[in-house]
Amino acid sequence: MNKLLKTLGAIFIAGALAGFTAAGDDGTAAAGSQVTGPAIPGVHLDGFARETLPGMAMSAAYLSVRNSGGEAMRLTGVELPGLEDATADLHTTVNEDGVSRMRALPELAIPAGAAIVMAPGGVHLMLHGVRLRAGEQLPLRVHFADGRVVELSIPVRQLKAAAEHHHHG
Ligand SMILES: [Cu+2]
Repeated sequence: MNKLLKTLGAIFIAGALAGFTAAGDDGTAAAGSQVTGPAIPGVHLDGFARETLPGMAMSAAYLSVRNSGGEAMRLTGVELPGLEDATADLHTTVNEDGVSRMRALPELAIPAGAAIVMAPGGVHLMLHGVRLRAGEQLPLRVHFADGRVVELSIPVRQLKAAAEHHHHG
């Protein structure tokens, strides 16, 4: 609680100085996503990760990729720079006989002029070997089929209980 109050105080001061306050759309005060390296013209990346449950080392992250360029893009993989032994795998969720199961996706196509928005219950990045707390930032390195790479940092958000039901198939 003490830490929370300090954080809120710091945010209030920062907000007062800058003339604005920042808050995530789930109500937690948090920074947004930030591209930390060279961007790909016409391609906009955004996203967030879920915090891990106590004692758990797996979670999920959700990216949105907007492709305003003239060519289709294919997202082929995501790395977690700086986190040894941690992995981020592209998954989709399929319904088989009423049971929701996750499947590995080799790549994710983003047609020209389209946006792909990952979401709980759909396409997501499965994170293994991570411990994430709300308010932290998670660095990602996103690879595309043409060899281009975007590095960004996404905020870690609070888990909403019962919002996600993951069944590994
Ligand atoms: Cu998954």
